[in-house]
Amino acid sequence: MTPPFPTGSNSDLGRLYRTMRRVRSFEERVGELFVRGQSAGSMLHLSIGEESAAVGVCAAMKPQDTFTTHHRGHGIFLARGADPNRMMAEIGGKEAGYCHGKGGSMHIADMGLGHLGANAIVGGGIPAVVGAGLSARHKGNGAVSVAFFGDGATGQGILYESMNMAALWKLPVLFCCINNQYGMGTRIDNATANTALHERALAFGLAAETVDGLDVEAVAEAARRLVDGARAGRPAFLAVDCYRFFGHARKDKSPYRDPAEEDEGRMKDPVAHARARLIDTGMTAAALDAMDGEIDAEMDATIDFTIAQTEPPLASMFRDVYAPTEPEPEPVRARIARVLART
Ligand SMILES: Cc1ncc(C[n+]2csc(CCOP(=O)(O)OP(=O)(O)O)c2C)c(N)n1
Ligand SMILES: [Mg+2]
Repeated sequence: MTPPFPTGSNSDLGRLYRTMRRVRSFEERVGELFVRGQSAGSMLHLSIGEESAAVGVCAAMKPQDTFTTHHRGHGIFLARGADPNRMMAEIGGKEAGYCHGKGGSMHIADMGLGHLGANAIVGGGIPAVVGAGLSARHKGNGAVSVAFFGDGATGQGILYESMNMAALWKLPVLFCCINNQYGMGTRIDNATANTALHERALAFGLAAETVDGLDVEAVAEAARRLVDGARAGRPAFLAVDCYRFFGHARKDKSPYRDPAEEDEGRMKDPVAHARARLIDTGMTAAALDAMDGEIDAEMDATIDFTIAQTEPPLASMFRDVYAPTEPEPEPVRARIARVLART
């Protein structure tokens, strides 16, 4: 599941850096696909600035684990080991995509990698991990299920219902809140009285922490502790503090943010921070540049790949949309007629 790793940088931090750098590079190219008019739909939510949450938490997960994401989930799936070509093709609405081009950016899913689905409804993916945790416990397969969601979802009641259930039944679940300080144009402290979000989870009896997303090693360490605990029946909550570098969606120029705040926020760059740490530990800038160049070339190719792919055929419009049913359900009017005939 871990992508091939270049020689000369096989430390944990090197691996984390490389995966974050891949996410950043991919997201930049998602933006480019949009500008070139090749993305399906007009809403794209980039996770630039939030890479440590995706990468640090996925590093703590095992192959049998499952997860759901919110609408800003490309980086999470890539960190989990997704094929960037198939992801970009999905975002481009192409047959070669993970969901044959019918899911797009916000509804990508893949059971093979345990991705139970991205969800465009704020908080919508959270309860599914409680079900997945319950299922894992019944199956005894040792899987943990992780819900990734934004700070905005802490205003949704379903989070609290889910945390309560997970705590009550001691389910192997991690609630991971990526706190990028904004829900669309609303800054968290304009909508939330107590911004120490993990304190809410403590009230439900979960293990809960907040970690600084600037430091991917700290995120990975906290995630490992909490995921291991969840696997042993102690459900947990992890808030990763970071900053959304750009607008809410691709078209949003963030007129509601002070440019000085944005400049300061973008200083909290987990990719640059990890790079500086690697240089401190003896890696050369030239080696890192070479790795970055390889990554950018790989991600450039996802655009060409996507543009060259075909759209799903019209005849497949309803395939994979409804679950196959056995036997075929009775047509509604026939059923009504049958019920009425009996009375
Ligand atoms: C139930 C619901 N309400 C409103 C929206 C519109 N909406 C889409 S994203 C978003 C903000 C979400 O903020 P957050 O959860 O912090 O995630 P972020 O976009 O910051 O990653 C809102 C309000 C929605 N999709 N679903
Ligand atoms: Mg947010």
